[in-house]
Amino acid sequence: MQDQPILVEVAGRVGTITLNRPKQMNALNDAVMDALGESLLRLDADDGIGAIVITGNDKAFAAGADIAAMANWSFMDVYKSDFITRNWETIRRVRKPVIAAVAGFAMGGGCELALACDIVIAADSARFALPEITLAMLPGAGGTQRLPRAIGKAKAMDMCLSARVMDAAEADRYGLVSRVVPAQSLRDESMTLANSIAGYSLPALMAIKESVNRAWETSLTEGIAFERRQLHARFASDDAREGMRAFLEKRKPVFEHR
Ligand code: CO8
Repeated sequence: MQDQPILVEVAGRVGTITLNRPKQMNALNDAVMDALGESLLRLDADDGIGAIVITGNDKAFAAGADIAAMANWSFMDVYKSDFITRNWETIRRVRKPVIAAVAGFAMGGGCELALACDIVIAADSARFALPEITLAMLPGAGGTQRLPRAIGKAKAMDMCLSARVMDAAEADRYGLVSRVVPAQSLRDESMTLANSIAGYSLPALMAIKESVNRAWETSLTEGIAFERRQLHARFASDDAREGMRAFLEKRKPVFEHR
């Protein structure tokens, strides 16, 4: 167990991926990111899974890219191997909801990994920072792009340029995280949320995720047009018919995920 870079558990319709380099504060090296990407794609392709949780341990969600691994890389090394794009970005291909359950440090690439998830549940112990500037690097796993979209330019510039640490309460206030829970209930709260999401109709969840993500990347007019077509497509879904009928018949819907 100790040698595995990540641990994967499936309970009901929820897949949980635990980053597993506790001695290195879950520093993200290729072994972790390759395994994370593979597991994400496997869970995404599994019809029995409706939501995915990514988590770390009490001390660290992840303290960033593995500095020891990167220290001797050259430009040619990272350019030719397409560092970051080749494995960190696999998460962008996942169509099911992904929840980051964050306790302790989410620094650098750890913070960027959380930002790439759909929902971030933070323990009150969570600490977020993009300290790459202290290494004369930059937040290069989406941090300079996703953070300003999440919390606005002023706060993002402050975090990226000063390396300052944001606690869970401030992260909640500015929209870096979705909710904050007591550290001791992080796992339970995350699983409760993931189970409740995974119980909804999977194609409806996928359509919502795709639509909200479209809002990040396009104009309002284009986004609304995309959303409207997604809505129209819902009328071709057995689950939507069942959901509306069940409401009118005052019973719980039974979704077939189609
Ligand atoms: N990489 C490699 N090893 C790490 C990392 C890391 N990011 N973070 C912690 N470790 C190791 C430490 O070296 C230490 O190892 P050892 O026991 O062998 O000395 C062990 O984990 C425990 O860490 P500390 O003793 O430092 O624990 P503390 O509780 O004192 O401090 C901190 C915890 C504050 C999280 C501290 O470890 C720290 O500041 N870590 C580095 C944070 C950081 O700078 N992260 C950004 C990395 S760069 C990045 O993520 C960029 C990704 C995007 C693209 C790549 C471009 C750079």
